[in-house]
Amino acid sequence: MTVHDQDPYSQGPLDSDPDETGEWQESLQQLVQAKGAGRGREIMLSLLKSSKELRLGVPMVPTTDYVNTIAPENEAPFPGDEELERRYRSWIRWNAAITVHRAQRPGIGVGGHISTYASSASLYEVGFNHFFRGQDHPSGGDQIFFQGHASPGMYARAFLEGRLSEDQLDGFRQEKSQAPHGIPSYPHPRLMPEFWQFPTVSMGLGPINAIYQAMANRYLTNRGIKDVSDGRVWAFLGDGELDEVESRGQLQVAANEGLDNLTFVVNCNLQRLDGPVRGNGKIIQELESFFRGAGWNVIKVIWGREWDDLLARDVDGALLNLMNVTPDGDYQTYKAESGAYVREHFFGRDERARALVEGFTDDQVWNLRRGGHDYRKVYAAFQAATEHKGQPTVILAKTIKGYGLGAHFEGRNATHQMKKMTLEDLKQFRDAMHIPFTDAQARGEPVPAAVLQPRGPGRDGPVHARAPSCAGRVRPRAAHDARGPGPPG
Ligand SMILES: Cc1ncc(C[n+]2csc(CCOP(=O)(O)OP(=O)(O)O)c2C)c(N)n1
Ligand SMILES: [Mg+2]
Repeated sequence: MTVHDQDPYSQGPLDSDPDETGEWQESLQQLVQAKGAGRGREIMLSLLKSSKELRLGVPMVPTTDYVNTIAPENEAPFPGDEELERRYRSWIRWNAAITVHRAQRPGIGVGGHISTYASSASLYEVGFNHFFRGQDHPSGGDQIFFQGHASPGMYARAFLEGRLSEDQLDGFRQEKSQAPHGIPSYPHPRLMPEFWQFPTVSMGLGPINAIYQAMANRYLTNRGIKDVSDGRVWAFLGDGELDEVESRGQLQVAANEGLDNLTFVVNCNLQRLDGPVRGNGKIIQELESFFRGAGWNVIKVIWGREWDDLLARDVDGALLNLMNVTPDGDYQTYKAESGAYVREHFFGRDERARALVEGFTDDQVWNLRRGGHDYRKVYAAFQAATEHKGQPTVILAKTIKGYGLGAHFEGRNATHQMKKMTLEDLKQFRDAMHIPFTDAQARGEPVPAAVLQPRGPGRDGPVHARAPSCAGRVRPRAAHDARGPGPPG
């Protein structure tokens, strides 16, 4: 049996001018000797890029370095007010966590998820404040598939906007016992026809439905039935969710159809239910090659702005190499430890990388953020996705599950299942979010409802009225939409 050469770059006996090839190879070797591996890599990547433009049919590189796809100098300028938007985001984070926490009080104990929204708040808020268009927009609005168990965050935002009441937040997961104020765990268009547009739990339904929705929108426009060409379909997904058959099964359809009206935003917190998504591998790299192989445009948002300077100073690629070779399991371990631990066990593996953070305190090392928590980096990615033509885009944003919720929650394997915060957690979270909440209030049992009201003395008013560059809020769907009868019971 003949086994064919599996190396895509092998030329075998087909080299038509071995001498000339040898000269090119020698040049590359000399370049690497003179200027280092990093420069050699840059030249190779730029040649591969040119070969694509020249349509030379060279096989694609399935993955790129473990860094942001958008270089700092190419980031779209951020048009908003970062401080103002951060303040609202903190309130939403707080109210989301407290909604679930309160739902665990004695006699209720209905469960819910705290950590998922904590990891994805910036992803959603960039969308709400700068990109999503409501149904009153001339385009007909965007259509958004929200990650099911991030629902407390959507409820908390709606509360701040004055669209949900305190009673409703307190009726989370208690549709029957708290009727008519109960609100469901997950996006449920039948129970909340004014609020949710699409159901997204079970996992995998969001991504596949989003693809078909974007296709249907194309059809409506192309057939002249309704011009929805300016509307965008967004799907917010979990990295564990991407393991579902339904999540990956139709990606090639979206690419073949050239659905540039579709954006996937994957919250890569490296965790699923109670364990790592890929302990010994790298889920972001795997997804990058999978999506790119299927024909998608891929934007990775891995590191926050604090890393830009470190990478700029990393002339021999020592830090880059550590980023590339560290598996997800180790990245998770670092986040469950401390700045000193990160210095020793991440940077410390290469003296050149360690030297880059020499002048940093342990706190500064600890506060080198992941990209999905850097509002500006996320903004730049969303902007690039909306401008990209001819392909659907996936944004792979690296985050921390339980971000901001304190040491018991952040990056811990158990965080998905944790629903109730200890007094210490509450205090840490309050301080991190700058919430006006006294120790006495935190000690209360049950903890008082969210102290933040949509309007009132000292408040700035609803988010959508204040965020300066707000693109229009996502309005509830029309309640009279034609729908068939629901399932019995
Ligand atoms: C088809 C299906 N299987 C299992 C579940 C139960 N489930 C709910 S959340 C979750 C883990 C989700 O992990 P991930 O997608 O990474 O989300 P995140 O980390 O953002 O919470 C699982 C398995 C489900 N909702 N749907
Ligand atoms: Mg996850």
